[in-house]
Amino acid sequence: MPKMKYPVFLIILSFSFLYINAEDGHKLWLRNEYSNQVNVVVKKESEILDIAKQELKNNWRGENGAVIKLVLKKDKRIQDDGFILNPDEIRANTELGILYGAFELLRKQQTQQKIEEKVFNPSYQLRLLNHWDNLNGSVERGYAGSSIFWNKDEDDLTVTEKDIKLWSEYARANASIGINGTVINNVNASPRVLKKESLERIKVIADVLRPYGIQVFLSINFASPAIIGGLETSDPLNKNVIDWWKEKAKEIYKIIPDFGGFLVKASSEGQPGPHDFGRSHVDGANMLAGAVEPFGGIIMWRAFVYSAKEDDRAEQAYAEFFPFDGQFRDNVIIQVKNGPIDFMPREPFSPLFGAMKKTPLMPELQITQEYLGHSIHLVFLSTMWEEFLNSDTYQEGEGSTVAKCTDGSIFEQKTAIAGVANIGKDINWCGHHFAQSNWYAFGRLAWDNQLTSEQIADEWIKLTFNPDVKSKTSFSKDWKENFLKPVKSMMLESREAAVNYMMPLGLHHIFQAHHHYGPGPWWELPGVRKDWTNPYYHRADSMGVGFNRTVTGTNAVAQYHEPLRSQFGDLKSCPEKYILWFHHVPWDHKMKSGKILWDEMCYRYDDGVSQVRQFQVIWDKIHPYVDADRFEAVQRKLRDQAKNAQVWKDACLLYFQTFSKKVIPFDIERPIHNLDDLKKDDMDKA
Ligand code: GCW
Repeated sequence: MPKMKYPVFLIILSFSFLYINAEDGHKLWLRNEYSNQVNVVVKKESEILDIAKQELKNNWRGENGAVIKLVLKKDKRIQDDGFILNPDEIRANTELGILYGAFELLRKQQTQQKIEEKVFNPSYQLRLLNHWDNLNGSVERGYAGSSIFWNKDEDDLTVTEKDIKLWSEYARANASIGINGTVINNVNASPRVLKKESLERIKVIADVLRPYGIQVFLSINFASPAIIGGLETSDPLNKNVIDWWKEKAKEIYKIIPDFGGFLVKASSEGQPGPHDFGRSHVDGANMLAGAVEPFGGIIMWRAFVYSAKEDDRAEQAYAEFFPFDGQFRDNVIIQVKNGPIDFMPREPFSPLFGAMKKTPLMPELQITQEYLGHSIHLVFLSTMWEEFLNSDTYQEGEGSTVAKCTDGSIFEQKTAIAGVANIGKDINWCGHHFAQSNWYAFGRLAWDNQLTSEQIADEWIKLTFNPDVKSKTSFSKDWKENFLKPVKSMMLESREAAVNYMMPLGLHHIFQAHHHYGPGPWWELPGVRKDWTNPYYHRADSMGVGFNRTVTGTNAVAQYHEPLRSQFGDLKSCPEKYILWFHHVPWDHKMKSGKILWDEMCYRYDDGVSQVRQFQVIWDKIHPYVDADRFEAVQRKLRDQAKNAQVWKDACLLYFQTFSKKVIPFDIERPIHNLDDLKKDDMDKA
């Protein structure tokens, strides 16, 4: 037997050469474990400054023995928590600015970028995560385990050492990318969150997050005065209701003096709201704004509204909110999803951006992949957000991008941006190692809405996959060529791939009902409101496919400024990526490629599948450059993604073929599923 030891030893040895140390992903992009010696000079002491100092000391990859000064001094070039970076100095107006400067400097060192004097100012004052976490620990549209904030048993409000550690890690990760606020409960809000016992727990959370500059906000249930306050009504114009909210605000601020304010989903998808009492969004929002105003709080009032009665869901948020422009109080900000419908893989921007001139709007993005393959599919969302932020609204002529309409460049306004978090108790936080890149990208874009996805992906890969975190080596040419480059190209292509295999050419909302994961273009049930069924959105028939939103249809195009209105409204000039969003297009319509619409659709679905198959090749090839655990986890997910992409293609092509009655071009791989089986599978799950 002892003879066996040698070969076993050899095997272990060869494996340790083959595989870099296993990693579980818990450290996110903060994996550095190497530091040179550095002297940090700072005149003041405070919790935030101590953290900045410690981060620099623990992670300094600059010259050994260097001196770095942290200077808190008013400088006109710096706005809010911005900073000026120099190789030997971080200058800021606020302590938080110093902390952000420290993280930026370290990021530059770790990604081996040059450090030259530069001013860094945040694009948005408020950069928030929205957690759709329920008080029973579940997470609506969460795919990474249970809530990090709430226990499974709703009555259990105890806080453990483990909770504190996790919240602190969470705060650090957020601060490292500039996020400065968080809404810790679901917008479908339980009124219980405002009860005294819950507030005690929230105070502890706020205390842990504060040193990292993260402000806590809450989602509220509009009917709270009646449900937990014992009042007869929650009518926003009723005096007792107004007083109840004032008292509640006072109570909250007494225990959490820097509390941020409320996020409100009201009169939307069955949630209570001012409409229940014949009142308007303005009545509701302004009443709440009055309650938090004395304490410096804000109200983020969501514009995610639609009703089954109207013709076109895409028009409704605009129709309901635009008439109120200028009527909201100063501390109200309207939170608008990027697209007019609902976080689809691709939507044109919501026409509310660029419409409201006297009301600040804040974009709401979805980091959690509700409609983009949950935590199974590798989809880097940065390119989608970049496309959205750079969309021209023409609000004040050419160049009035969504970014400029919301970040104060066009009108002086309070500025904010929110991302629906993809975070849970899974060891790697996000369920998929690459889903971390979406959390990262959201923070980076919220800080600087002009960053490119290429830049963000480059940074994230270097930080997350640097094979050498324990010593100071530079990225080798080999690593850059054979790991960084292919992985980056995979990330940058991944969203377009998902659009291709799920809903190309402007198709939207054809998911399986409820869980929004797989395809269900056929889905409708008698009695279900029509705007929750899928044929309502794709409108396929023997003539063609797509939703006519032009003058001959619902005329939703009229909500956009010229020249977009004409461009989107004309089949000839409408960008093909939105063609079925705005037009009902004949199956024989000639596309730019020269192919007819049906063939083009077939090729797009097929491209999507091939793209994912290619991602598998890329990932298998990078095997030598990544630790075994993360390699295998991603490899498995890519296999599932490839299977799913095939299901999407087969389901959509076979279903739409029942209308087009045309053959799938013969150079495309044939479907391998039957439509009946796919439909049955969907129904079983629904
Ligand atoms: O996309 C839909 C989701 C709901 C969500 C809603 C919203 C929180 O399916 O789960 O509810 O949007 O944004 O309010």
